[in-house]
This record gives sequence, structure tokens and C-alpha cells, in this order.
Amino acid sequence: MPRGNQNKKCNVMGKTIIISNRLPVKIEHNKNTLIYKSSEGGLATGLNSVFKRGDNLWIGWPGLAIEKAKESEVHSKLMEQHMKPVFLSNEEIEDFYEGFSNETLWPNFHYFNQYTVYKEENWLAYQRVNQKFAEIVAEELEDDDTVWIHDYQLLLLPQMIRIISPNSTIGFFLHIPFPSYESFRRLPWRRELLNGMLGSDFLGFHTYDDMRHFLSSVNRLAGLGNSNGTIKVQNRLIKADALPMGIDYEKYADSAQDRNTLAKEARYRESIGNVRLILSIDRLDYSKGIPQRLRAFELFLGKYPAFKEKVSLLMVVVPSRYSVSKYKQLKEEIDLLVGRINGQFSKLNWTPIHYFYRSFPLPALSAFYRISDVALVSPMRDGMNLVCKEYVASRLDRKGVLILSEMAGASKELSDAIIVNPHDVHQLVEAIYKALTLPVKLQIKSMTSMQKSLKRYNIHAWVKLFMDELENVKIEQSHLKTKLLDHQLSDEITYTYKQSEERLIFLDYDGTLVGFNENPNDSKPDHELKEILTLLTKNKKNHIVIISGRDRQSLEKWMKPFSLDIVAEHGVWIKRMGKPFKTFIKINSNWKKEIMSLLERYVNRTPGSFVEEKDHSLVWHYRKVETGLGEVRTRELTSHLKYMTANENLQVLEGDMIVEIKNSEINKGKAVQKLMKIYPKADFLLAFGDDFTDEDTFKALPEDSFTIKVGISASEAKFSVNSYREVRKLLSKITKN
Ligand code: GDG
Repeated sequence: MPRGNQNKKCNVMGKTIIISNRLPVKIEHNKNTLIYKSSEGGLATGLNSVFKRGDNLWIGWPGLAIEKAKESEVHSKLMEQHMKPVFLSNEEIEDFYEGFSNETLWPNFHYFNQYTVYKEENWLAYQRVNQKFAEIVAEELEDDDTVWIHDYQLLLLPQMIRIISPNSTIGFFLHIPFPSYESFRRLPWRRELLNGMLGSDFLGFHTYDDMRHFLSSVNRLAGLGNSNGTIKVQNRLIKADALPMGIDYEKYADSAQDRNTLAKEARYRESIGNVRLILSIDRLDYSKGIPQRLRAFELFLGKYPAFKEKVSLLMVVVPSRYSVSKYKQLKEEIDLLVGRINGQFSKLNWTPIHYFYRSFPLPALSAFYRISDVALVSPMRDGMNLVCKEYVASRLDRKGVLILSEMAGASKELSDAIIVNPHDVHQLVEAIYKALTLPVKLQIKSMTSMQKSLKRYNIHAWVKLFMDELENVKIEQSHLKTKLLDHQLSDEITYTYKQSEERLIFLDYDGTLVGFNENPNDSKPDHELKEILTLLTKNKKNHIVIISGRDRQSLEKWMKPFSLDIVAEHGVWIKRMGKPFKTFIKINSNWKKEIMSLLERYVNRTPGSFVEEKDHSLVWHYRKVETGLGEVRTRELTSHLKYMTANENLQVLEGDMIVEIKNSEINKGKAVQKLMKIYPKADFLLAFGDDFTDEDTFKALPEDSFTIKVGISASEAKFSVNSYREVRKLLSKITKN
């Protein structure tokens, strides 16, 4: 049980602990007193339904350095509202928040590597602050709780909590893009960051691309593959998935018809007159592409002068991270550009750019959404971008046009917008022209379609989906865990073994008795395995069968010293003790020539791959191929093979870094049935195997057999172990007196 829990009662359902860098509250100094304002961020509203329930809790930094003397007051005040503060010193704010989070991770994750700052002291602070969060979480964490961690400031936290409380349910959501491996690999602390994230049970990303980039880094840096986003981290299955965040649709739709909003809109209309508006709203950030947008607007006015005095840009820049130097420079650049454009084009009765460097209350924001004919959302890179979604939700008349950057996560959902590449200034100019001249009928058509999608995938659906996915991973983990061979089960197997008179034991070879090697010929039995096989085969009550997909020659050579039976090539060949290999199946292998020439073509195109020819099958190996390329070729090859073998009696199997083509009537299950007939008196049946071909063995054995899968994944076997080392351990244990 984690620290600090000793005196607490365990909940039946458990509470949810949300953790983010910032608490959903703004604390402001007013002379000597502190004022608490609730924050209106999308995340806060979305999670309200979760965190205001029961004894749920939100843990985070209250947003400013609080003097020591005031900490306990702030603590109790926030706890009344289900929030627990993590206090940060000025130095921590500087090194952890402004430094590592915003000057290292933020630019790297948004592909602004020219701005990335690499400072060891900031990294140390990042670790320290994540640890501080972990300790505060531990004070509250109980066994059945669910932890939901948010964003890039807390990448190390999942693993830190996992260490304190190994069985916790931990979800993580990244609100910004996860960069391609090419960017992420630059970070000197990339492995530690990734390991931190891998402490989670479920990881959510805004888009499939983010998830794909994450999985690629996991593969390259941690050497872990995945199957549809499911990753095996040591003995735990975890999952990554794309889960685009929605908005509180009703809140924006309601606010768009609120009295205050309508009054504000009327006032704005009165002051700007009959000018059409293009809206731009962002936090001050270089990832948002604000200068690029200004240049595009300037070019637009030059290229389409008929729009002068008829269109203005309404630009809101919300102050943010001003103490980070790049942001200061950006602010200056924006100020200069606005000044230059307004200076050049302004008329006494027309201002090209209405520029506000401040934030507005919701009714004003809603009035901006209502009054603008076009929303120009053109970030250079954005995890999702909520502004564009809020604009769509606020368009109650279903008119208006959204121009959206393809670099924003939202573009994957809002394909009815005018999608632009923000680096292509000419395309931006044309998009503005198109938006301003788009017939109302078409505006309504695309707005209707976007609204439908945003209503359905709103913030509440997102929260529910996240929680459901997290719960499903836990359920899957617990199914697999109940099968995991523990002491008690291995004692039971040993006991039954001892009591039996005649035993039949099936042992797959690669991945079951030995680990995988780059070269399949390097996997001959080592000293320990030889000892185990000697002890097993010496016992007169035992019939040991090596049942493998390997060719008969190497198996015969390696197993020569032992009195055992061999099944080679997935059951084509059976060799009884002291006798030659025999086949019991009539097989036509005429198909090999054609398939071989196809495989050779893939070998020519894929350095590192090779073909292994067995009597009745062909195997394409890609263990030594560049990471990623092997998988791509495999997909291409298997679809090619499936097409070619459609009318043949052939099976295409994908295994551990291999693709194997064999006759479908060959399978290990048939060989197992044959051997059970040869040893009908066996009263103890045990089988080990690690891949899909061993599933036929497990299925062929009677109900009371002990079937054990090596590796954590779904299987017909009754039990599972983590690796070949545990197979060896169990075999050694049963052979001891
Ligand atoms: C990060 C990711 C991802 C803006 N001005 C005012 C105001 N806002 C509100 C908007 C919107 C929010 O701020 C901005 O959200 P974004 O998504 O556009 O951008 P980030 O702050 O960078 O957020 C981003 C997001 O996390 C969620 O996962 O989409 O990609 O970078 O809700 O309405 N609100 C008020 N007055 C303003 O002047 N009241």
C-alpha cells in the first residue's frame, strides 16, 4: 500500500485523481488577500463531471508562487473544492516549468528544434518536480483509485507512481503532438522520458499520427514492439490509442445565444460598422503561426484590393509564457507586423487589423465567434486546437467558414473546413479569398456536417471513452494475470507430475526453451538446457517430445545426446527415439518454386532479410532488417501471398519476425494426436509453446492437461509464464526429487 494510506478506508469503487500541471483555478493577489477564480479551460469543464463527484480529487500547481506562510491557508481552501495544491518555488517554476517543459519539451514536440534548450539543471528540476507530484499523489492514493495524468509537464509521473504503488490504475493523456522519432531522439533524456510514460496502463493521444510516432519511439528506444497499440512492458500489457479531445459543445452553443453575448455582439457591430471579419484567436505561441497569418493577410490585401475597407482581421492574442525569451521576441514581432500592416493600409474609417493582446470573458469570446464570417486557424503545429471547434459550435445560423491548418490535430476530424498548409502563404491567401466568396449554401453544408461530428464527439464522450479504455486495459491485464503461473500452481504441477506413472511432455523449442537469436542457427542448446533435458529424459516415466517448426536436420543434430522424440517442421516429420524421421502426411510441395521466386524478390528489396527453405514450408526472416522497414515489407508480402495462395491449400503465418508459408494440413496438433496414440497410457500431459503454431498443440490436448503459453497474450493455454527462463525453472523444479 502506498505511503500515507495506512489509516484510510479502501473505497469499493475507488476515487479518480486527476493530475495536471495547473489546477483548474486561478489565484490572484489582491493586496494582502488571495482571490480564487475557477478557470474556464476546456479540460476543466470537461472533467468537471468526473472530479466534482464523490471524493474525487484534482492535484496540481495553483499557478503562482505562494509564500510559505500562506501555504496552509491555500491548501485548506482548495481542499474544500476537491483540489490539492503542489506548491512550486520560484526556482522550480523557472527550471521545471519555463525551462524544461516550455523551452525543451514544447519546442521539440512541436518541431521547433531550433528553439530547444538543452540544460542539465532544468532536466534535474523536471525530475525533482515530477517526484514531488508523485509524493503528493501517494499521500492520497488508495488501492482502487484511478489516476489520470495530463500532459507534457508530467511525462515521468506515471512510472514514479507505478514504483510507489505497482498495481495502480494509471491513465495518461498528451495534449500536444508526440513528435516523430527524428525529433524526439534529439533529447538527451529521451529514454527516461519514454520510460516515465510507459508506467501508464493507457496512453491517449489526439491523433493517430501522434500515437504512431509514440509507438515508433517505443520500438526504437525501448525495443518494444506493439500489436495494434498494445505494448508488453515487462510483464504488463499497456495500450496506446488515438482519442481526439472534444469540446463542451452545449456550453458554446448556449453561450452563443446568451443575452450578454448578443448585447456584446450588437455593440461590436455598431463600432466596426458593416465590415466583414476574419477571426484569429490564440495564446501567444510560436507554434500558432501568428506572424505567418499576418503576412498572409497583408499579401491578401495586396492581391485582392477590392476587399480593402470591406474586411478586417480581428486578432486576439492571449498573453502566455511571457517570461520565456522566445515568447517575448514573438510578441515584439507580432507588434511590429500589426503596426506595419495597419500603418500601410489603414483608412480613417477602416482598420485592417483589430489587435488585442489580452484575454476576454466567455460572452465576449462568443460574440467574436458569432460576428466573424471566417475563422482563420492556421497553426504551424497544434496538438488539437479547440478554438476552431468552439467557432463551429457557436455558429447557430450554420453560416461562416473555417480555414484550418492541416498541422492541427483537429484537421483530422474537421475535413469539411478549408484545409491549408500554413507554410504555403499563397495557399493561405487563396483560402481567405475562397472563404470570403463561398456561397452560403456551401457554408451551411460544411458547417452542418462539422457540427454533427463535434456534437457527437464532445468532451463528455471523450472523458467516457478514456475511462472506458483505461478500464478495459485493466480488465485485460487481470485476465492475463489470473493465468500467470505462480508458486502455488507450479507446486500443483510438480505434485501431479510426481504422482503420475507415465508422462508425455511437449516442448516447443525457439522462444520456449531458448531465447531468440538474430541467426536461427545460433540457438543450439546451452549448458543449462542440456542439463535440464538430460534430467528429464533420464527418467524412465517420461516421454519428452521436442515439437518445433524447425527443419529436421538441426533438431536431429542438437537433440542427438537425448532420448526423446522430435516433431519437426510443425508436424511434417516425426522421429521416435533411435529411429529415423518419418512423415505421416502426403504433401505436395510443387507450390514452392513460384513462392520462392516471390520471396527472393523481397529479399532483393530488403537488406538483412533471407529465406529459409524447409521440406514443406518456406520462411521469410526479417529480424535483421531496419526497424520499421521489415514490418512494412511484411504487410506488403502477406497481402501479396494471400492473393497468390488463394486457391492453393496453403497457409500464410506471421510469427516472431518471420512470415512462413506452409501446407494447411500440416499442424502441430495433428502430430500431438499421433503421439498421444503412441503413448496412450500417459496420465500426465504437459505442453509449453510461445507462438501461434503452438495453439494447435494446446487445442489438441485433453482438458486435464497442463498447457502453458510463454509470453503474455491471448492463448488457448491454461496458464502462462513470462519467458523461456521460467520454462526452464519449472522443468528443473519438477525433475528435482
Ligand atoms: C493545448 C494544446 C490542445 C483563448 N482565448 C480566450 C480563451 N481561450 C480559450 C479557447 C480554448 C483555449 O483557450 C485554447 O485552447 P487550444 O486548444 O486552442 O490551445 P492550447 O492552449 O495551446 O492547448 C492544444 C489543447 O491543449 C487541448 O488538448 O487543443 O493543441 O496546445 O478553449 O476558448 N478563453 C477565454 N477568453 C479568451 O480570451 N475565456
